Amino acid sequence: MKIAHFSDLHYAPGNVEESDRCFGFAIDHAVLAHADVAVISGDATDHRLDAHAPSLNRLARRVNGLSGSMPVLMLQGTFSHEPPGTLRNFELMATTHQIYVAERVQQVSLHEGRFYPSDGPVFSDDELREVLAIGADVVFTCLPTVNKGALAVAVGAKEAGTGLEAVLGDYLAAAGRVNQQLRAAGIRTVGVSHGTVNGCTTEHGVTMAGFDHEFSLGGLFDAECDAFMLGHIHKAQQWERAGRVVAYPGSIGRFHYGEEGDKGFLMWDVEVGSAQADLVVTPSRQTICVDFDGPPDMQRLTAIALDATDKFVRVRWQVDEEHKQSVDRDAIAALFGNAAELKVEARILPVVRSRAQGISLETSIDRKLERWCEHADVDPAPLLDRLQVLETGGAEAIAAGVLARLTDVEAAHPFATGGLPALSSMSEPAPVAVQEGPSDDDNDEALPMPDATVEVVESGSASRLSWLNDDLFAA
Ligand SMILES: [Mn+2]
Repeated sequence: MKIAHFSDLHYAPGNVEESDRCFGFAIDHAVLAHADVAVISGDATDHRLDAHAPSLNRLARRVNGLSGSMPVLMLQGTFSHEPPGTLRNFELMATTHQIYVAERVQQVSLHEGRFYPSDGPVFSDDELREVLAIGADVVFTCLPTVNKGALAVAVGAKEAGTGLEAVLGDYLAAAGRVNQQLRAAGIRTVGVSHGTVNGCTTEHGVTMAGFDHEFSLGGLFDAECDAFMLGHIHKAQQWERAGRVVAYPGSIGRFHYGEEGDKGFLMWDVEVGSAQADLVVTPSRQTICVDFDGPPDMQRLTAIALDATDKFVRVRWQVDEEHKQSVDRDAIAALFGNAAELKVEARILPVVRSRAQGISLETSIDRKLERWCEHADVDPAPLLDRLQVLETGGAEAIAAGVLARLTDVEAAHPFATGGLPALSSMSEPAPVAVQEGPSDDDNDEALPMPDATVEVVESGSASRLSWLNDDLFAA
């Protein structure tokens, strides 16, 4: 038996082109492949749609057309995507074949094109006897989105937080006992649900592992279904155990940037005791995502743009606040002029300056310096000495004093006796920079010039921060 399994159509004004192109393609393919029945496993719509919304009309036309070729089972998906009650209208859109809406936990048999639901969550003994007597092409075990609030009431609020998987596990095991009898009678069994399997992978490559997920893979296989058709996760994936298969087709189209892998629907071949699911790829839109740690690399973007015609392109970068003007957004837009869409996301990193607390309250330079030394954990004595030298001596005289000390630290020079540490032990400031100023030849000749070299740099070109001219407190 061939079952066409579509999921997560997400019809909405913003998605309608993508949803409808892909779903239309999928239906055409399923009809041509002579599928016997169609399953839509939740999230047919993306959110509450107005009755007059063109996207709702497009979806209605598709489902209506599908029912011209095969019976359709629609399962209630996530409430925020598909407000309860939405699907009931689709039951009325049936043409040749029935459209059945599963919005509660139940089992449904399909016999000669008609659906026969259980009264309770599983077929009662009497109902099961009837199904076995009449026969069925397939029995669906339907587990629509579970309302955690209702579950909390049913099992007691204390258990609801962690007990979701366990409670559903009990149900799946109960369904499994019925399904085993059906299989023994030669009837195919198919599970349909909308939720997260612990350990599955999302369309963004994230592994869903935790306690808040509805299903364990083992629990699903305990339902003893030949095939288990899932919705909710937008990435196609499947698991097999002894010929039986659990699978997500993923979403019908690509609704977000960064979604990995192909989009499509599953063509199932379900037999008693075994199943096979093949992904049929839909013509979903192609996206290109480019992320830069820093400013955008225009050369790389130019190369990428060559292959971006009719694709959906997202470019992300981050740039420091003071350099944000350096990014030429118009040039990037021009590069991707042939793309179907260009989305740019710039992250501006704010400049954070940390200032030494209380420094502005000090009135004298030496007190400010002492305050800074406290914060920076620096011995203030040598720095205060240098400050004094700077305030009293000229640049030439200071340099001459340093040079004199290089050859003879014992020289009777006013600065050498000031308790200054030897130059080699000085950590700040470095390198020693001597400002080139208007030189006085007479003065130069009068000074003893030892055989030593001193790097002379323009103050403006010094790469190191100068504590005189620069903001030392900028982080
Ligand atoms: Mn969905």
